Amino acid sequence: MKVLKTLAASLLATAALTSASLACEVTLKSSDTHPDGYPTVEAVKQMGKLLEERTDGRICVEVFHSAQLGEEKDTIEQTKFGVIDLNRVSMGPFNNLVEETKVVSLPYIFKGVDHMHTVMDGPIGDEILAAFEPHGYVGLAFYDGGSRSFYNKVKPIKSIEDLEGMKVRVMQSDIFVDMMSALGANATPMPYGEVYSSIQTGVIDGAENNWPSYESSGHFEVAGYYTLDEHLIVPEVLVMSKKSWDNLSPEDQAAVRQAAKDSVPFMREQWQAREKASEEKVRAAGVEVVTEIDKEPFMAAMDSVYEKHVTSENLKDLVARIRATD
Ligand code: GTR
Repeated sequence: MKVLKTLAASLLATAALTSASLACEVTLKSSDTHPDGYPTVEAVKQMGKLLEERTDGRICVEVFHSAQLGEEKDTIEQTKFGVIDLNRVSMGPFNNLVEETKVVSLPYIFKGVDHMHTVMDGPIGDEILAAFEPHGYVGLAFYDGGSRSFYNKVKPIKSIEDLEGMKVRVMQSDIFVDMMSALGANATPMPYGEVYSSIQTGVIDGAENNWPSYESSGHFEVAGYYTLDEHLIVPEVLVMSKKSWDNLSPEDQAAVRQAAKDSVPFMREQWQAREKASEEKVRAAGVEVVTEIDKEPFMAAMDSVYEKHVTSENLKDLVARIRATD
């Protein structure tokens, strides 16, 4: 009996130990505006999975999707204060905080998605990631955001003239406001979560985004004309709060960085599949898609945006180096 009791006690102790070592010592809270299943959400979950495996379950990531923690601009602030540990956002809402993010938010800065990958995977990408640090963030990795095009509920946009006077929602950054003015439209900067009802009620005529966002947000239901002018290719970024980062040991910091980097190929696969699926869904719903569009006049109209925003030597140099990258 005594032997049995001792055995039971030691089994219990082992079970307690095992569950303690399995429990997360640190759970990093991560924010995303997109719904569950969206490529960025799945990518951060994948990053968490890798991190948990590699730290024997000590460090975990919990992704709060669907803007549960707030709209991007607000979550960016909360991340600085360490209220949110990780944040996956577009670089657009970072423009007024981290100067270097402006470069990749310029219309037609990239020749295409492949060019964006080459630039962001190389030294320029590393430089931009490092630029977050003095502002209270640690840049971890870039994700795909495809290319953004215009959609609206009034008429198909076949040329710049069709944008004249249209009220178009943009992300909260001065670059996008000036981009719309240069195209003769009226920019309305507002949080992503307000776009659907604003189109529905006529506060705005339309907005602009990539296939997966146009689809997952349901904007295609209220704005049925989509024109593939591809004016922006803004990469997404995964950042960590510098405050949360400083609480980790150098080894754990390296593990976080590596897990983030390793989630990128997974993200790209997810992205490509979702782009196709979203396009199919939206087309099947009867959206009118303008694919044949002369981009030249759109590009030419952007000179004023570059003149106004690419003023520092740092940004001029970055633009020149991006353009010189094949
Ligand atoms: C999406 C992007 C989001 C958000 C949104 C927007 O493409 O993934 O992070 O920035 O656009 O337009 O606000």
